[in-house]
Amino acid sequence: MGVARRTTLGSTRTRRKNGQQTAIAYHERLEKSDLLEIYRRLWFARIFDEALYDAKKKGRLRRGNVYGSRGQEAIQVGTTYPLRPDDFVSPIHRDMPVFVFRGMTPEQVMCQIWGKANAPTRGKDSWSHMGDMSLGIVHSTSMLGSTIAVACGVLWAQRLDGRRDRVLVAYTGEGATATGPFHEGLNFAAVHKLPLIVVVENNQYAYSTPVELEVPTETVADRAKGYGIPGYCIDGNDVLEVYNTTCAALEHARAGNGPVLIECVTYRLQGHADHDETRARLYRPVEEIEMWEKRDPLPRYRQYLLKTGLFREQELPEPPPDIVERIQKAIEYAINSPDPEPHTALEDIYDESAGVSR
Ligand SMILES: Cc1ncc(C[n+]2csc(CCOP(=O)(O)OP(=O)(O)O)c2C)c(N)n1
Ligand SMILES: [Mg+2]
Repeated sequence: MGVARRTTLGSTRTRRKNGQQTAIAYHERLEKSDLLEIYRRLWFARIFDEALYDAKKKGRLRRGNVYGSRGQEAIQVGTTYPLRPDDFVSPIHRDMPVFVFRGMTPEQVMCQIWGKANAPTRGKDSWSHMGDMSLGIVHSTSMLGSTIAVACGVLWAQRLDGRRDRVLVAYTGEGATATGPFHEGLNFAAVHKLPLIVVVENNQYAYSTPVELEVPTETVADRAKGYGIPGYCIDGNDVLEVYNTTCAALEHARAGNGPVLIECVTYRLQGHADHDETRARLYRPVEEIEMWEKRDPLPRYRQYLLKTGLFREQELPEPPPDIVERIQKAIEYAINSPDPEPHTALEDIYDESAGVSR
C-alpha cells in the first residue's frame, strides 16, 4: 500500500499535473543551521507525540483523546519551514506541532490540551480546536473538509483587503478529500486563483477505512486535474522532498497562479487516537505497519545529515535532551495551571457588541 517510491532524501522527482518534474532542489540553499533546525523540529514533533501518549497512559491527561502523528513529522516540518511569518496555516487534529512552529508556545498548546483557564480557548475546548489570527493560525474545526472552505473565506477576505500575497497552507487527511466542502472549497479557490496550498496527509486510513474506499483515483493528487491546478504526489516521509515541493508551491501561489494540491504519502503508525491502539492492530496487517516503521522520517533525515559530512554523530542526539525537557516543562505548567471557573463558560461565546442576546 502507498507510494513511497523515493530512496534518496530531497530528490525532487515530484509529479506535476503536466507530468513534468520540479527541477529545483531548494534545500541545497539551506544553511547548516537550517538543516539542524529541521532536525530539531522533527524531534520536537516526535517527542510532543510521545509525551502526550505517555501522559494519557499514566492518567496525567484525564480528558480527551490523543491523535498521534508519529511518522507524519516530515509533513509538519517540511510544509511550515519555508513559510513567511505572515502566511496562514490551517492545522487539523494531527498537526499539533504546527501550532508551535507557527508561533504558539508549547505552554499555550499544552494548556489547550489540558483544558485550562489560560489556554487559547480558556478551557472551552481542547486539542486542536483553537487558532490565533494574529499568528495567521486559522481556528481549526472538527468538520473535516470544511477547513478548505474556511480557508477560501480567509483568502477571500485578504483579497477584499487588497492583498494577494499571503499564502494559506491548509492540512487535510486523505479521507477528508471525499467530503463536499473539500471539493467546493478547492473549486472556488481554483476559479478565483486564491493562494491556497492544500496539503493532503495521506496516511492510508481514515479511522479504519483504507484509502481505496475513499479515493477512486490512482493518487489523491490526481484529484487536482478536476480543478485545473497542479497536483504533486510526493514521499511524505522525506522532509526535504516535502520542503522542496512546498517551496515550489509557494512560488506558484504567491505569483497569483492559484492553488496547489500536495499529496504527502505517509502512514499512520498509531491508531486513529489513543483509544484505537488495540483495534488498529486488528484492521491493518502487522507487516504493513512494520514496513512503514522502516521508513521512519527521523532516522532517514539523520542519515542524510551524516552523509553530507557537515555533522558529527554527537551533534545529532536521538532525542535532543533539551527538547525533551522543554516539552515536559510545558506539560507540568499545564497540569499546574488553574481550571476554568464555571462562571466563565459563556464568556467569549456571543458577540455582545452586536446586540445578540443569550
Ligand atoms: C465531516 C466529518 N465526518 C466525520 C468525522 C469524524 N472523524 C474525525 S477524524 C476522522 C478520520 C479522518 O480521516 P482522514 O481525513 O484520513 O485524516 P486522519 O485522521 O487519517 O489524519 C473521522 C471520520 C468528522 N470529524 N467530520
Ligand atoms: Mg487518513
